[in-house]
Formats: sequence, structure tokens, C-alpha cells
Amino acid sequence: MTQSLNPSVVETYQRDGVVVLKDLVSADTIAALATGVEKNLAAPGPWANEYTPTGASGRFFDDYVNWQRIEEFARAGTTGPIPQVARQLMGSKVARLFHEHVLVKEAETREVTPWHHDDPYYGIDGMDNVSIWIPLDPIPDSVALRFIPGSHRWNARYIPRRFADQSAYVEAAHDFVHLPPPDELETQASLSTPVEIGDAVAFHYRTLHAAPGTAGTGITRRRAVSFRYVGDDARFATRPWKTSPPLEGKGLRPGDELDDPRFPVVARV
Ligand SMILES: O=C(O)CCC(=O)C(=O)O
Repeated sequence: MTQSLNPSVVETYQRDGVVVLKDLVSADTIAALATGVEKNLAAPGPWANEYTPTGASGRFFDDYVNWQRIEEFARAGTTGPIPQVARQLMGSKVARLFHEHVLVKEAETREVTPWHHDDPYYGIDGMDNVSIWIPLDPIPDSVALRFIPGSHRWNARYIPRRFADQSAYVEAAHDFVHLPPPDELETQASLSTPVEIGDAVAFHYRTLHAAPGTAGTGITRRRAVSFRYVGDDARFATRPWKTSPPLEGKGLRPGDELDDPRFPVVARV
């Protein structure tokens, strides 16, 4: 089934680099993704992270690229409305799944998701891309993702910062600059995206975003799965640091199309 997006939604995505998609995900898919997250927590992959220090309250866990072993992620990320909507938002002929990313914050987690954009972390170049962030719990404003709309068009790429301590990956790198200080970004963050279960937030790999922890909010759990897609202009790339996910070329060289079973075509015109 192909779900046709209202053109104004696509226009907002292209202009702001972020848009809320109401009622995108069925209750069955939410339940399946919740099962997938439990499987993932029970058996983390080799690249999983725990960002909460031992002994501190809460837990901030993330992991990615498990769709080939967790069928619930494969089904939601490669079939049904999610990939179809991704292709339309990108305005691409083809959508490929890049990977899925699970982010879980338990109650009283103090660790925030720091300001960043995703592109510099990835070994992918191109402007045809989208992450579809799907919450499995209601997301009130207190824990909602924050965005700087339009920042995907700033023509700037920022040196990644580690989620654990917010330190920069490197001092300097050609073609990349340091992020402005968080309080400066905070004042520009004009968009918070509270959403209900069934809604999703779509955002561009270059759109600056952040998210609070759960500490002090009364939120008991905040689970999300972010499906990441790339479109027609996506090319394999290297970075001056280890990419995240740390995918190897395996025959792909910088500048190559992602013609590789790790990045299956999941929607086409
Ligand atoms: O879920 C979060 O806290 C952050 C999500 C995020 O940064 C992403 O999906 O790129």
C-alpha cells in the first residue's frame, strides 16, 4: 500500500528539515517495535552504548543496525508506510534503508541528547535523506525532540560530539566546524515536537536537534526507534574519524552509490 503524503507536509520537510507526521504508525507496528526493543535490550549488538554512568539514576541506552537479526525492525523499516513516506519526503525515485537506531531513556535519566546533527557521524554523503523517529511512549513537551528548523540548509557541517560527555571528536577538521555553544543553540531552538503514540517525527541528517533526559519530568520510559533512509544522491563516504555506525566499505569506495545488500531499496516510484 502506498500512502500519499499531503504536498504541504513534503514542502514543510524540504523547507524546515523537520516535520511531524500524524498517525503514521499503526498500533500493531508500535506493538511489534516494542517487542523489537525488548529483544534489543536483552541482546544488545556489538555497537550498543550505555551513556548513563554506573551508579547514576536512570539509563540512556542506544543501539543500531540490528534490523537483520530483529525481524520486527526489518518489517517496519522495509515494508508498509514508513519507507514509502520516507521516499516522498526526500523527493527521491528510490529510498534505501540506511539503518535503524534504538534510543531508550528510562525514568530519572539525567543524560540529555546533546545538540548535534547526524550527517557528520555517518559515512554517507548526500542531501536526499531522512530519519523517521518513532516513539513507543507518549512524548510530552518535557521530553520532546528540539529542532532548529532550516538548519539543514546552513551549509555547515559540525564536528561530532560524544553523547557520553559532549566532548568533540577532534580539535579541527577540513570542511567541518565546531558547534556553537549549547545555550546559543537553545535560544534558536524554535521547535519542540511533542507527539502521541502513532505519530512520528521526520528530520534531515543535517537538521540540528537535541532532546532532554527524563529526570524530573515524571516520565517513566521514553523509547524510540529511528529509521534512517537515504535517497537518489546518497554516496558512500569517509570521515576524518570513525563513523557511527562504523560500517566498513566492503567493496564500496567513497563516491560510490550504496548498491549493497546492507542498504536495501525499500521504496521506489
Ligand atoms: O531520541 C533521542 O533522544 C535523540 C534522537 C536522535 O538524535 C536521532 O534519532 O538522530
